[in-house]
Amino acid sequence: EPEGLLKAFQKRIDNEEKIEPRDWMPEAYRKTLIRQMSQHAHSEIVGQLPEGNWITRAPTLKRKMILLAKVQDEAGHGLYIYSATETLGITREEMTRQLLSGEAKYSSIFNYPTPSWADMGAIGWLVDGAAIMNQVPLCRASYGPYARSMIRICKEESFHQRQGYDIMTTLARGSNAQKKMAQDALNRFWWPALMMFGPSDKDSKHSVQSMQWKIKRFSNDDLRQKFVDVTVPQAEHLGLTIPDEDLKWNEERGHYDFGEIDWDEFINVIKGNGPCNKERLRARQKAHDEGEWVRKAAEVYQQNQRDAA
Ligand code: FAQ
Repeated sequence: EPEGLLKAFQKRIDNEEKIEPRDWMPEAYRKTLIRQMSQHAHSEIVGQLPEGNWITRAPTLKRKMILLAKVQDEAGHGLYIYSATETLGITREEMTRQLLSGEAKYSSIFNYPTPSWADMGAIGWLVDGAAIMNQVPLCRASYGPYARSMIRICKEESFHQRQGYDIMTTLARGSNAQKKMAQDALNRFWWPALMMFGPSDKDSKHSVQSMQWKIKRFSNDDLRQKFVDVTVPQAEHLGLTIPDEDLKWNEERGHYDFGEIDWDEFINVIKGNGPCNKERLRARQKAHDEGEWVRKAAEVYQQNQRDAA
């Protein structure tokens, strides 16, 4: 790629101009965005499954309506981000193929099981909480369609986070058995939530370039630290204990210190060997197969419209 074009491109980024679909961009920028955005879209789609598990078993009608709305929002987020990714020249069919073949990743967090109702609380509070921390800066990502799609998504994620915290509050103030359920969900979801931010900065192979291109605005470790700092007081308010003996306020740094993440577990999960990876992909494959008649019907309808025109 010509040096002059590359320089002019970086200058636009440095000036905080948005890059739009028809603008010239380096192939590597396009590739990185397709990778990150499609994996983000897949995460939203696969992310419906752990919570979808509880829609028919929510404890009250109100909780059921809220959970149903939340899971539908996640489907919507997946669709906006797929559309935004298509502006980079990849088709939805190809992205789906990459997900189902295991070529494309999706967030590690959705490979953990949800055996208890309290997990709906922990997911909303911690997983959506982590998602917001990561996605608010993406509203300023240099690629216009991605940045714009994040604005509404972040607003909806805030509602999701509050509904999760509300479930946790109800359980934490309830009977001993309910409090125990809430603590157990926190114990299981805490470390996987920290892993959502990705490998530590020293092992993050894409970060330096993505920050130079202003796709990422903060490093993985910086976002993880911010998440810990806002979440610890929330756990204290609930009267729950974060499962980390090394967690303590560091006056000098003005941040919480926390224990080492089990990176072997993280790597194992992203390689496809987490507790639910196979089950999640099976569910997506089944949905894809069962949706075939809808895709066919849509094609016939489109053809009829064309013939009539
Ligand atoms: N899981 O060099 P880096 C949601 C991969 S929130 C799996 O640091 P990068 C909302 C990474 O892809 C969740 N893989 O990579 C919701 C790369 O592999 P590759 C979705 C991970 O891209 C809530 C390799 O490791 N959010 O869905 C993970 O610069 C509740 C090296 O890593 C987003 O996707 C992981 N946790 O930074 C829905 C946000 N971390 O591609 C339902 C947008 C890293 O070379 C219910 N994405 N990897 O094969 C991002 O901000 C970035 O992509 C990061 C990773 C920060 C995730």
